[in-house]
Amino acid sequence: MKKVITYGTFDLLHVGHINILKRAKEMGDYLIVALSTDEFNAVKHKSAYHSYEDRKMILESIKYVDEVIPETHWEQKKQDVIDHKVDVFVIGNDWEGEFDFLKEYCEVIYLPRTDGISTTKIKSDLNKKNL
Ligand code: C2G
Repeated sequence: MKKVITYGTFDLLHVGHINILKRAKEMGDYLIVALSTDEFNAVKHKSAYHSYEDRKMILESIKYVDEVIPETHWEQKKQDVIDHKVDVFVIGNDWEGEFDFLKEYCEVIYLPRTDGISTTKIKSDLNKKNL
């Protein structure tokens, strides 16, 4: 079984998230999503609208996702890859090159982001429309 892992906050789920999850799953047979906890989001200077528990439930309902684990700190990726016997690490190319150190442990793939959509854009558009 070829195992894939990806990381993120996945707040206010949108097609950019679904596209990366779909493509990540196509790289193997089993997709693990390491989901940023609310505490780790603060470290990333992000504040998610949905709680970790809600974002986890939403991700677990997606057909491409097989398992959701918590992402609590930057340095856990190597151990995650080893512990979960991961073959492929996948993330959007906004992170291009940032995780090349994982190439010693698994394949590292940066995928093109989906243009025109982001959680930040959703929040800003909603603010503009006073919604
Ligand atoms: N993404 C995408 N296209 C978009 C928006 C997001 O492909 N329009 C991808 C990102 O590149 C990332 C994933 O969707 O691979 C999740 O995005 P975020 O929730 O913003 O994740 P991020 O804050 O980048 O967290 O340790 C790694 C970090 O936890 C990554």
